[in-house]
Amino acid sequence: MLRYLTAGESHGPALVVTIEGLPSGIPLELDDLAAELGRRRLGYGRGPRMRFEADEIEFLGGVRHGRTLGSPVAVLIHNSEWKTGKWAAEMSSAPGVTQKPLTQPRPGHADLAGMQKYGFVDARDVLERASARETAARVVAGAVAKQLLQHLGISVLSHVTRLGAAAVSSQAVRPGVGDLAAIDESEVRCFDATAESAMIAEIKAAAKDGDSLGGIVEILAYGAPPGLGSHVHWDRRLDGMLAQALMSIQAMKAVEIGEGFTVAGLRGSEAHDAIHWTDDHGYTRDTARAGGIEGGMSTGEVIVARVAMKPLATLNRPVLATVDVVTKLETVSFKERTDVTAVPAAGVVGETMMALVLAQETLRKFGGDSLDELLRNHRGYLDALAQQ
Ligand code: EPS
Repeated sequence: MLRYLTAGESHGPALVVTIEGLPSGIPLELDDLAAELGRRRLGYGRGPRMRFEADEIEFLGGVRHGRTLGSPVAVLIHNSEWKTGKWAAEMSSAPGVTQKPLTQPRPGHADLAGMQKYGFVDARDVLERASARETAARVVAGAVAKQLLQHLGISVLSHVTRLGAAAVSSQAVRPGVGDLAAIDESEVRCFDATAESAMIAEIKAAAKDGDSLGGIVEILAYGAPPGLGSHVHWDRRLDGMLAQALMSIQAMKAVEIGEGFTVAGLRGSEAHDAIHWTDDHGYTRDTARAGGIEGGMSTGEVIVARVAMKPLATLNRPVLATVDVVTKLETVSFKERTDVTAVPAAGVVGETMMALVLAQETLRKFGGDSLDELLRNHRGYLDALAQQ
């Protein structure tokens, strides 16, 4: 089983991620991880933090001479601001009390429920961990998963299909594996030039008003073999695992697999992906309404998932009504440094979560303590499928 844990607060000294269950022999270098972290920092509408955050990283274990050892891989991601000393007192681990408690919880953030649940009067005790800064640690784990999947011919990519009111047309072409560089070149990680301009205009308008924006990202996986996940038990269904993994990203409020919400309104005769056979390609489909998953298993077609992000709960012009937890008087939520939108970055995090689920299910199906053993098992399965 592939497992991973993250630790660290947004303005603490660092984040750390430990990934356990990887086979030995996966080529892995800091540059691979840094490149993915760099993709996550991009995007029109990010706040000041992303201009100076460097995501400086180091391996603490699990990698020797450029390849994994089969032992847990641990990676430290330094928070750039820590060395300036700005957060040293506020985020110190030594006993003490804050001089600036945040007592006006932001509606839409973890603040109030977290304060009630854990018995805090300072929202910072909650927000530091609830912050999407934690996704930097996930992206490192996802970059390792992507390295593994690449050896099995599986590629994961994402693009933004909606940002606020600006959306890609439903007729737009779905990007393929070779389109990732073009998507990353777009300031909003959108594959459609018309929608891209509308999205940038949306962000500019929201920024002027001190407001924030949500949106939708589509995450695609090409090259997954049939049979990842299983129909035999609820917690082994691939679509269930993907929905949980994607929904767990901070600020996500909905997940769709394939055309899930659209097919709910169609008749059965129009809602499914007809099966064809050709000697060259075996079983094929001309539509992807099921998102490449039937009965909780990958079908061998492109896997398609969409995830909807709510507008960020921190606003540059605080107008959301709240209550001060000490005085119980009505007020407006506190102001923190923030992004106008993080939807473009959320696509990279969505890729991460899909890659981690696919890597986990690949390892569950094919096993192997070394990459070579995994690849032999994978090849044997594909050969057997070709004989069926
Ligand atoms: C975030 C607030 C901002 C974002 C942050 C998420 O951070 P700060 O409060 O330091 O300006 O930049 O995202 C990241 C730091 C990151 O690496 O993605 C929040 O409140 O969730």
